[in-house]
Amino acid sequence: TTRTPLIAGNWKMNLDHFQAIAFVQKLAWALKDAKHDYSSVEAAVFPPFTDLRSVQTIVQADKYEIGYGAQDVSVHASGAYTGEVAASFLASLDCRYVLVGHSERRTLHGEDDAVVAAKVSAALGSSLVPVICVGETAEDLEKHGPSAVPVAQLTRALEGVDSAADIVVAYEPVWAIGSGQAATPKQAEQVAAELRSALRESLGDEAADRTRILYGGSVKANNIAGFMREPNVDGALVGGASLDLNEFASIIRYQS
Ligand code: G2H
Repeated sequence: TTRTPLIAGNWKMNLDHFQAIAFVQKLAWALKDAKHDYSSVEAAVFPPFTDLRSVQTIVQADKYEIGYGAQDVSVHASGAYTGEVAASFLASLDCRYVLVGHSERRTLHGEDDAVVAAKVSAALGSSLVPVICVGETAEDLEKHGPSAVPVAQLTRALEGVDSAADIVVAYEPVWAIGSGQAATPKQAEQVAAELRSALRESLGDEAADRTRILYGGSVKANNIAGFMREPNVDGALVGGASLDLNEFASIIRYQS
């Protein structure tokens, strides 16, 4: 199976509606100028909820192949849940993806594995592709080694998931996030390989071979190529560096 690499930009709480319009338009132009082949490397952005409609408009007006999705989703379908956004609302804006269980949601908003699993199921229920984020803290790393915590997180998130489901996994060691200190390609590969085995256990061979596993944590234009050379790393989830147009375009264009 050949997996199409995915370079995804997680904007976090950055870029308002106006900035999002300008950014996505310029990114689309930059990729067009570079004659970017989206079938060889897929690109996607994860803006704040308030930008999604703007991004949809820009992308659809000129049929750009840039994917987009939200950074979070409610476990509920609708109702009295002030501040929450349902998966069906994201689907109605033609989101392809949604991030689930980012470490900032887990640590700052108390999301545990049960909540993450419920969000995965909500996303799949609305035909969104959940990007399931897993990763160990520095403390986990010291206590349990590199892959035990991310593998356990993934296995829990996949409970009840059908083997035909379209999902993406993002391995983001918490100690590497926003720190400027990325994991080495070898470290990323080691955990990605364990995560692929966990996919195999939970969902079977076909799903394990087809599902993309991204690395995230201080990915930049100058370190992306090393990660992409690893057999089990199928792309990147990029935070800080996805906010700089040239830097992000260079990451997407890592092959050139
Ligand atoms: C990890 C990553 C993107 P950064 O959170 O999800 O952010 O690239 O800034 O480390």
